Amino acid sequence: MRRTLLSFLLTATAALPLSAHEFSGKDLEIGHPYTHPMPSVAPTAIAYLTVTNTGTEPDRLVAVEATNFEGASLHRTEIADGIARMRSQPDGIVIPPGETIAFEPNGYHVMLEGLGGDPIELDETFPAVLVFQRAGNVEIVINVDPRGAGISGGDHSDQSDMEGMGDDPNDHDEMDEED
Ligand SMILES: [Cu+2]
Repeated sequence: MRRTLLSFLLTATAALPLSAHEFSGKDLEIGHPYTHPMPSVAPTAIAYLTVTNTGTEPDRLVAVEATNFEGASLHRTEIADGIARMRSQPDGIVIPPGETIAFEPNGYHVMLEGLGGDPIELDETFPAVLVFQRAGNVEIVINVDPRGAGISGGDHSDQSDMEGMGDDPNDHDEMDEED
């Protein structure tokens, strides 16, 4: 059933002129998952999306699975004393009812780990699964968008200013593990 719905969504969104795409789960709307092109030497890539909780109960994003990569994890970039550091989010990310959590540079992001020597190229797509405490698994597709493009509506219109911070794979060296 879910696979049928996903096929339908893929077919439907493929016809749209814009690259914006959406997915949904129980009481959840997932907006435009995307990453950027990366060279084959890059160890990691970063993906962004939005999660809107249309229900009346909080949900919690607890994990991400992306089989094209060695691993995928939930991170948050925090800036302290002018230094950006990534922290893993072992307790997941709470999505309060009626709210949208935007994954964006200098905030939450999905870390895609172990590119395996394969560059990430424009217009590739990667299947992934968001695992929620209440809604369960929500299948999504991560697009590869040009840097600085932003989607219609300007949600990410400032992302080019952030280049070199959130998108720099070397930032990952500074990640503080919290276990
Ligand atoms: Cu990260």
